[in-house]
Amino acid sequence: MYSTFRWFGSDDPVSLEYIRQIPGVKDIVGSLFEIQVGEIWSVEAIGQLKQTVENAGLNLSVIESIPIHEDIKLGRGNRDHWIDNYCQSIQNMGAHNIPVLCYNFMPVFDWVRTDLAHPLEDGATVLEYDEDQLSKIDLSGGTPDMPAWVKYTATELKDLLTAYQKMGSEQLWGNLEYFLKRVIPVAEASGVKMAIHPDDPPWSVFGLPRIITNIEGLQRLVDTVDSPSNGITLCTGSLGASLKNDLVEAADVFGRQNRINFVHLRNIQHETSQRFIESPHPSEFGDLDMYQIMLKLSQHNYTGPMRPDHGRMIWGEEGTPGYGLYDRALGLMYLQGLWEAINKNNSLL
Ligand code: DNO
Repeated sequence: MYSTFRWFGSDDPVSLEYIRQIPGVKDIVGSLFEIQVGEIWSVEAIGQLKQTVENAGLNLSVIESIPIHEDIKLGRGNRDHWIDNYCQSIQNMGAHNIPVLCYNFMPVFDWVRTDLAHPLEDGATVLEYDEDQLSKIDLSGGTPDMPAWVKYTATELKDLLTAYQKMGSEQLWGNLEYFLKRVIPVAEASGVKMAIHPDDPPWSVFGLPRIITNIEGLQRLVDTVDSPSNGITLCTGSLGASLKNDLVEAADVFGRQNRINFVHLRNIQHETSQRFIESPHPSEFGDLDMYQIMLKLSQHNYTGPMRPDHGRMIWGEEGTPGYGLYDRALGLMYLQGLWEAINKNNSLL
């Protein structure tokens, strides 16, 4: 396993120069946010991003994400056009030897939180999700200002939400399977490993179907196309938002099959089953046992990328919710410490 750090591009208040000073980080998780959803990521555009990262003395090792056009998720008539574009983007990534692509198949919205700066007693703020607050997010004026959400106008959003009203989970599965059967062979031939990101939170929101929510769903995904390029992002915080998911088991099941292609590590502390905060990374502050999860990754010889996921905002830092420098760096040092101890103990066995 190697440490990576997410970087949002030149607008990110956390610069590549700062990231480079975090011990053990040589690899960047990057993306091109200016490209319209569905359009091809050209060899030149990817090359520029890669060059910028390399100029700072780092490598571009993961793309997170190339978003999937809603027409693909909805299985609309023109999906093949968007899938062709997607395949071309993957080939262009491969041309630059970028080995991992994280993506998701969540209808319309990426991850959802109901409070982006929930205050803690010690003055830090964290991301919070509270199912009871979800209905307060107003969708009538188009996409509200939420990190990672694609911007739609009021009419576009209304049309999308209406289109999904008729869709059940099985139909969404059918559309995902159709996509994977086209895309995975291209990824494999291009030397790119795909890593689906679990739905966050892993249950239906705003009446939209969500299917990548548990071990069974992830297993169905990996079984759809038998290829090392068809893998998962083990995102402990997303899956762990549901108390029904056992993350140690997930690390074991998919580590054993060699289908973990990317790892996001963060902790979650539940107030109720559908209300939680994103707590500091160490096991003692949340409901997830980071040691046991990482032990499984080590036992299955996981050699891929890992990034510390969302942190708190501390020490007066301001920036992208969940993606400040300080707490993610603290989290990463803890995770690296665990990893060193686990591996040294394993070698004594
Ligand atoms: C949240 C992230 C997600 C993730 C996408 C992958 O912080 O983990 O936004 O990047 O779901 O497509």
